[in-house]
Amino acid sequence: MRKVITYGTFDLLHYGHILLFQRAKELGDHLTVALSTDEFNAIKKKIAYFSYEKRKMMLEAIKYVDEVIPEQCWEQKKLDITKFNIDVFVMGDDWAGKFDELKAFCEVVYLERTPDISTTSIKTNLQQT
Ligand code: C2G
Repeated sequence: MRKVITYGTFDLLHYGHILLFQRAKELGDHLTVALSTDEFNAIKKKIAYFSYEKRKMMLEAIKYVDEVIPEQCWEQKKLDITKFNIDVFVMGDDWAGKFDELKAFCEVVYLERTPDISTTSIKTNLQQT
């Protein structure tokens, strides 16, 4: 079984996230999403609108997602890849090159971000209505 993993906050879930999951799943047979905890979001200087539990529940309802685990720190990726026998690490290409050191452990794939949608733009646009 070819296992894929990706990491993120996935707040205010939108079609850009879904298209990432869809393409990530096509790279293997099983997709694990490491979901940033509220505490790790604070480290990333992000405040998610939805709590970790609500964001987790929503991801688990997505047919492309097989497993959701907590992302608690930047450094856990190497451990996760070993612990979960991951074959492919996937991120959107706004992260292109940032995780190339993981190539020592698994394939690293940066997928093109879906244009014109982001959690930030949703918040901004809503504030203007
Ligand atoms: N994404 C995308 N297209 C968009 C918006 C986001 O493909 N229009 C992708 C991002 O490239 C990222 C993933 O969706 O791979 C999750 O995005 P965020 O929730 O913003 O995650 P981020 O804050 O980048 O956290 O350790 C890695 C970090 O947890 C990544």
